Amino acid sequence: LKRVADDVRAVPEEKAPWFPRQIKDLDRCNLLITKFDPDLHCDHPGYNDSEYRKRRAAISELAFRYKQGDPLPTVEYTAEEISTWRKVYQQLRSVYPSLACRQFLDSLQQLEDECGYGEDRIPQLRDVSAFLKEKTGFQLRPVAGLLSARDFLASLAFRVFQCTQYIRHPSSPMHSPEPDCCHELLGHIPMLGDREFAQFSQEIGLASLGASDEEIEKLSTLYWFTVEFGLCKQNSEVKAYGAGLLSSYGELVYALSNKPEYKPFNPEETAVQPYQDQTYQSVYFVSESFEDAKVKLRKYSANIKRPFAVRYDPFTCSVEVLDQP
Ligand code: HBI
Ligand code: FE
Repeated sequence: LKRVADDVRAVPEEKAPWFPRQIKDLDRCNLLITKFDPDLHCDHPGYNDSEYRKRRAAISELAFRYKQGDPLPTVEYTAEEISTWRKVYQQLRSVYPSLACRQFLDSLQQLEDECGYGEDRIPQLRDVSAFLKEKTGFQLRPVAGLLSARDFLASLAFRVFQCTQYIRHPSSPMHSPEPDCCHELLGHIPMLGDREFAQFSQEIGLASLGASDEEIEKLSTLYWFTVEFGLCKQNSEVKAYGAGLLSSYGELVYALSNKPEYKPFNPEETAVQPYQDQTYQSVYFVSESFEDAKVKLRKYSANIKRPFAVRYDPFTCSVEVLDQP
């Protein structure tokens, strides 16, 4: 006897690329991109520093061994690492009040009051993850470096943020060619503590599940110009909410000077804008508000061609796949 449930499950998503259905499937979303790896690239600031490379390998090992549900590993940071953190923290903190958006400032204040943020210590992922879980349901998992866009975006669908735990090389405290804990903890974490922004991030993630490579490229560009380098209007002024800006003093000041070009955020146009990962952006996209950005993104996502729809079930932390009507 053929069961009805089998027919329901025989949906055409089998033709789509594999994607995680349950939060524990994120253990398989671990494809690293070696573009900026200090072991492989002679222009990485840590390339000639064997101590640094050994340290990086040890911290990477913690991420490689991690399985969903494990306690987040803690890292005992050295005095030199904390000194790098202090330089970054002091310089950025001084300009946030005038350049960062309100949501970022509110959240950073809470992190300072409740989560041990400050210039004297590098916050532990375990504490930060517990903080986010309470604020927006986001949680962290450790990652060894830059992930493929597909795997990185897929984790956002489950409100999981893949977070690096090492710090940049001490010879260049103001710049890092790859994400590091300064970028994650200062750039991303405060925004992920905002409910509306958390929702926006998850929706980009859900739109990416099972999408074609071309669609992933476009979503990744959208992510770039919003979550990483986005600006928004606030009381008739333009402020930063992108993590790439909020973790880079130089580009933050540049983006809010009168030099770069601004365009209104519009997903169709933003998704195909060429971007820079070696120098400052030549154009930034300005959202009217997060609400507005979310509504526009939803419209954009609804037009992505997929033979099925997805719905996130927060009770089971899983994604339901529905036949597209
Ligand atoms: N990987 N670890 C990590 N951190 C990021 O911020 C990140 C990533 N991979 C891709 C990515 N960001 C984006 O630029 C988009 O391609 C999704
Ligand atoms: Fe980032």
